[in-house]
Amino acid sequence: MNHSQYLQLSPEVEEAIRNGKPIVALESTIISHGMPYPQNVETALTCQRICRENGAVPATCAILGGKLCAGLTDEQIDYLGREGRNVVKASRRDLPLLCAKGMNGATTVAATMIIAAMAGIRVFATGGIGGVHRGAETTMDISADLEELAETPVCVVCAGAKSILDLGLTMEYLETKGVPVIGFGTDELPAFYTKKSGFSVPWRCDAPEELAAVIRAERALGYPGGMLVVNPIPDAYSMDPDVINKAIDEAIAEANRLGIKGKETTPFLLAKIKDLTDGSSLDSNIQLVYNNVRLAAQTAAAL
Ligand code: PSU
Ligand code: MN
Repeated sequence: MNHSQYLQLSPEVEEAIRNGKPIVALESTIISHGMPYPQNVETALTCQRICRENGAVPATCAILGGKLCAGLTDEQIDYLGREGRNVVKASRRDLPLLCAKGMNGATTVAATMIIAAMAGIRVFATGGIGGVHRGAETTMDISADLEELAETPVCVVCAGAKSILDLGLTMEYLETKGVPVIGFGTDELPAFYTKKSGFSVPWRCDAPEELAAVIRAERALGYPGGMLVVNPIPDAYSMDPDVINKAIDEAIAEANRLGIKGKETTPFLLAKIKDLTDGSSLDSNIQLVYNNVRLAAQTAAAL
């Protein structure tokens, strides 16, 4: 397969791939749709710095001018942050259109995994993945991120899933699809803003080297898909469960009242939860992303 017509690597990422250096993919929907400006740009740039400090080259991904880009300039990151929700939130279904039309898009976990896999990048850090939404038994709102984890060979490091999702159904879906889910230093699925969800994870690893060994085994077995590492938010930044759960319930009720649907749902809920917690959910969100980037970089370095 020749992807090169659409794949565009930055010089730094290209050099890293050529010389087998550790690389970590980073997504861009979190910049444009997941956080407000200017914290989104500061966070994205700090992620790149943390990645380098831990021995890996950052490859922030996006679609720019119809090209699937791995490795962005600071100006390109600033552009995505300022444009915010004006940029297309791009998941798997959107890539052929954006490429054909020469458009821009900010990549979700699913779309970033596609670009990473094309470039040969095997580790990816983000905050939270999309999953099975609450009420999915009637709305069928299930993120394409889950299917991507089953199909595309990239290890995604996240902080578990937010209870804007149905965590139990999300875990069932991943089990059905055969996606390895690994708690990092925990036997419990973290709930993004907090360390505990009440749901257990099937496997646990306690060091980046262990994660690297699982990635190598999965490739050696010829599995088509990836894996999900769930890394709990550090104690210092984890939120009071009562406060955050109340905010989440209120945000979901508001979304239902307003009839928010489809791809608008997650960005709406994140912004609403931030307002309802006077910004403290954003502080936690930023810190858990840094924590995930650190682990992903150490894992890529161990690979
Ligand atoms: N969860 C977050 N922050 C985010 C997202 C999810 O805490 O920014 C974004 C990610 O890009 C994820 C996407 O891939 O939302 C999932 O959207 P959907 O449920 O529409 O697939
Ligand atoms: Mn959805």
